[in-house]
Amino acid sequence: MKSYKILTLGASGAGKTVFLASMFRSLLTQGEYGFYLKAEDFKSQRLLNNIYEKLIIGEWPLGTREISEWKFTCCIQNPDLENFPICQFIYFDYAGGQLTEMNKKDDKLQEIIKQADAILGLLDGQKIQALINNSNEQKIDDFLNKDLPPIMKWMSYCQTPIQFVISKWDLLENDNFDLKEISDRLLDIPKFKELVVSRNKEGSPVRLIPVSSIGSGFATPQPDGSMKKIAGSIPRPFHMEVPVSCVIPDLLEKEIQVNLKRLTTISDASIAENSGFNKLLNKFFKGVLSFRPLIDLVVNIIVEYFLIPIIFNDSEPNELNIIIAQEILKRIDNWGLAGIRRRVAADEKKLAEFQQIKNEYIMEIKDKTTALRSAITSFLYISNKLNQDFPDSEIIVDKLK
Ligand SMILES: Nc1nc2c(ncn2[C@@H]2O[C@H](COP(=O)(O)OP(=O)(O)OP(=O)(O)O)[C@@H](O)[C@H]2O)c(=O)[nH]1
Ligand SMILES: [Mg+2]
Repeated sequence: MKSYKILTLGASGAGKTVFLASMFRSLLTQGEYGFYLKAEDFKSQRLLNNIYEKLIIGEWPLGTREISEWKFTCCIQNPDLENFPICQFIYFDYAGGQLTEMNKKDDKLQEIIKQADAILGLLDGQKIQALINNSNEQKIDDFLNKDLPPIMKWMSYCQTPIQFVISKWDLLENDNFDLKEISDRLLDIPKFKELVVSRNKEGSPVRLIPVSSIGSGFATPQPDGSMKKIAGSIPRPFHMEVPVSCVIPDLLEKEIQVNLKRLTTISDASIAENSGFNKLLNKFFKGVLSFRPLIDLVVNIIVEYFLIPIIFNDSEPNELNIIIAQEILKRIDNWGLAGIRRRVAADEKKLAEFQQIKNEYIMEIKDKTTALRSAITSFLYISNKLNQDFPDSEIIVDKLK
C-alpha cells in the first residue's frame, strides 16, 4: 500500500498538535466524509484521544518538544460494514520553534521536510487576525518576519503539492473576515506572491483552507493571547477533513502527470494499431455524455490505469494503458482530476449531482477498485465543496495585476 508523508509547517502555537488530535477524532468514523482514518496502533490512538479529551474540558496541550510520527491508514467502509484500506498517511508533529529557529544542526526536521510528499502551511489564525486588523504589532511582526519566511522557503524548495491552512478560524469568523481579504493581504507579501505565481504557472492549485479544531463558540481569547473555554460549550471542529482531502487529489494528479511525461518519447502509433479499441472509443463518443457517465469514465480510467498500479501494487502503470488513458482523457477535453475540480465547483447543481454520485459510489463498493474509486470521488467532492462554500479559497494571481 502506498504511503504519503504529509507535513504541516507551522510556528510554535499555530495549532499543529490540536489540529492533529482534532482531525483524528473527526475522521475516526466514516460519517458523511466517505473515508476514515485508522491509527497505526492502540497506543497512538489513545495518545491522540487523550489530547482531544483534555481539549473538551478546556485543557490545551503543552508545547510539543520532540518530533513524533503518526501513521494512519485511510480506509473506506461499504454499507455492509466491510473495510477497505486505501493508502497510508504519515503525519509529523514537532516543536514549531524547530522550524522558525532552525539552525544547520537540525537535520532531523530538515530531512523530514525534504522527504515530504505534500506540505500544509499552517498559518496561525490569531496572527492573521492581528495582521488584518492591524491590532497587535508583536504578533504581526512575528508572523511576517519569523513564522512565514521558513514556510515560504521550504515550500519553494520542495516541489511537492502545497496548501495553506488557516487555523483558529473560529476567531476570524467572529470578525466576519472573508478569505478574499486575507488572500489579498497575503499576496502583498512578495515571497508569498512569488510562490503562488510559480505554482499557478505549473497549473497546481494553491488553496487557503480555513479550519477550526474546536469550532466557534468554544473558547474566547484572553488578553495574554491564551484561549479560555466558555463554560458549558462543546467543541464543533470545522473542516478537519478538508486539508487531507485537498492534498490527495493533488498528489494523485502529480503521479498521473509524472507518468504521462514519462511517455512523451513513445509515439502514439500503438494506439492507432489498436484499432479495435479505437472503434469502441468512437462509438462511445458519438453520444453526448451526461454527467454521471462522464464522471464514471474519468474516475474509472484514472483509477484502473494509473492508481491501482501506483497505490496498491507500488509499480508503474503499464505503458499501453497510459497511452490509452491519455487518449481517452484527451478526447474528453483533458478531464483529469484537476478537470473535475475546475468544472464541478463553479456550478451548484453539478455539485449536488456530484454529491449524489459520491453517495452512489459508496453504496457500490465491493472490492479494492470500487473502494479506491469511491475514495477519490469523496476527496474530489470535499475539495469542490470547499471551492463552492469559499469561492476565494483558491488563490489565483491575476497576471495583469
Ligand atoms: N481559538 C482557537 N484556538 C486554538 C485552536 N487551535 C489551537 N488553539 C490555541 O493555540 C494554542 C496552541 O496550539 P498547539 O496545537 O499546541 O500549537 P502547536 O503548533 O502544536 O505549537 P508547538 O507545539 O509549540 O509547536 C492552543 O493552546 C490553543 O490555545 C483553534 O482551532 N481555535
Ligand atoms: Mg505542538
